[in-house]
Amino acid sequence: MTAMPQTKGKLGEGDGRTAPLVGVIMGSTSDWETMEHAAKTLEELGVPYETRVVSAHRTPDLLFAYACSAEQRGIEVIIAGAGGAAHLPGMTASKTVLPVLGVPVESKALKGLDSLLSIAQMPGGVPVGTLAIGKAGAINAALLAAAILGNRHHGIREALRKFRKRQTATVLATPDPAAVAAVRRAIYDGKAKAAPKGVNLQKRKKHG
Ligand code: RP5
Repeated sequence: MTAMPQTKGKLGEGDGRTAPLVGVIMGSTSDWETMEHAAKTLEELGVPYETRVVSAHRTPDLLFAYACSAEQRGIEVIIAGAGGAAHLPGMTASKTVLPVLGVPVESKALKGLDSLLSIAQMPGGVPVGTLAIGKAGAINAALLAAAILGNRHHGIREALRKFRKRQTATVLATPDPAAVAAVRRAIYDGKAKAAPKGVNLQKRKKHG
């Protein structure tokens, strides 16, 4: 697990460089292992973001302050990850009209099903865009945030288009899984040094 980075910009201030467009918040530092995939994906797309632990239960006043000030600070989308009794995305959505994307973090007791239902089952009137449990959900939250931002930010839309093209090209470059596995095995056993022409050993980025 990589270290939790410092938030870019304090609450109520810009960071002096690029103002964040996405706020990535999570209920605990223990959620970072999942939520770092959202951060990495935003980085890959060149979307400015900030990261912060905001707990619905342990720091409720901070949650209100964060959600109430986000729009005024220039944040356009909030990604909120939480596990268990995952109230952070819903409570954040109740205090802002910005789009809130919820990432259910996998819990130990119930494998994230509790998180998923807590985030998805919002009452009519206060929506949270709920993604898949865990890493796939964190990545997709970032991609969806970029898609939303792309309506207004042309560069982000183009970065997303390039990401999709790269993803497609990577899959098409490795059409035969058996050939790829055989080459990997041969290299591992010392029977081959490199992949023959046409066999792409580059691992596809796992999105889940
Ligand atoms: C939730 O409780 C957090 O989002 C986290 O997923 C879960 C457990 O938190 P820790 O006890 O690990 O801090 O609020």
